[in-house]
Amino acid sequence: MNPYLHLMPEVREALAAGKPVVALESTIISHGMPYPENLNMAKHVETIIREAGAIPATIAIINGIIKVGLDDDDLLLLSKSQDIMKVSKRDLGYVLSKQQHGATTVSATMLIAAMAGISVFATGGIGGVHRNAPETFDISRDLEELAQVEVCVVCAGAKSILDLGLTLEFLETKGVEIIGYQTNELPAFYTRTSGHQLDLRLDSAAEIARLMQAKWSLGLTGGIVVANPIPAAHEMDADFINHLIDQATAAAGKQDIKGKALTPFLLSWIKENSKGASLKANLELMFANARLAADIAVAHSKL
Ligand code: PSU
Ligand code: MN
Repeated sequence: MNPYLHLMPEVREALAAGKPVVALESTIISHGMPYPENLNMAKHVETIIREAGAIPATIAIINGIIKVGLDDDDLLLLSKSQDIMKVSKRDLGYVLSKQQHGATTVSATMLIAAMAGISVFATGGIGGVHRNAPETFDISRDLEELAQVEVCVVCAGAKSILDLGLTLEFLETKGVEIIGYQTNELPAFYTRTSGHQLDLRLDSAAEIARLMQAKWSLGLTGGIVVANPIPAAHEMDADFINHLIDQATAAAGKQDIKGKALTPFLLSWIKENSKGASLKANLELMFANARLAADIAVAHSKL
């Protein structure tokens, strides 16, 4: 195996035995949530996956080594340190060569999961086409990885910090299915609905596992997005959150925030100005996604 890539023994053994494994990203830990909620989230998500019968594999770069499966010290470092680089595909070679630490985005996590042989990945929200992308060209690398890498990504849709309509169009062009899980509508992360209809819907983990098998048996490249709406009990008020998102987007424009800093800026602005309500929603949807991803991995391992 590649000397830069280190699989935790438990993960390596599970994969060799054909047991279910779920990959997890680390940008959500280092750049998506404050300490200590991020650390508690990272640990609780792993517990949920274990309880559902799968092995968790949180992915990050520690001292220039890609680790698939992290220990408590790694999670603490990623949660607390202020200088963990946010690593997308274009940053991977750099951070390895400099022997630095890195938190992986959906893009980098998908690439690494595929290298390790993991086909199910749970996250909160995927990146997408930003609202003013026609001028800024700001389209997340996540979408290109979804177009190219064979991993099923379970998320709560995408935040309306993005242009959700353009994001759907982009994914359609790239041949990536977005499956509504028990819904006909794209969920908007904090809310169960977005006003954007989805063309494809599945209602069970077993059906999603069969779709993975069918698509990839043909050699069709690319990932699958499973959009799992936030549990109804934890959904935010749409007017409240959308107003905050508009204000956050305006603040980013005024301060000229762009590039890789934009998404973390918007997330932390919304968290600060919702008095923690957005963080609570973020945690709950992440737990639900971990549970569904584990169920999909278990179902896929039985095919
Ligand atoms: N969207 C969220 N929460 C997140 C992210 C996106 O609702 O934490 C993170 C993910 O790691 C995602 C990355 O892959 O931000 C996308 O960053 P960018 O928009 O710079 O491509
Ligand atoms: Mn971007």
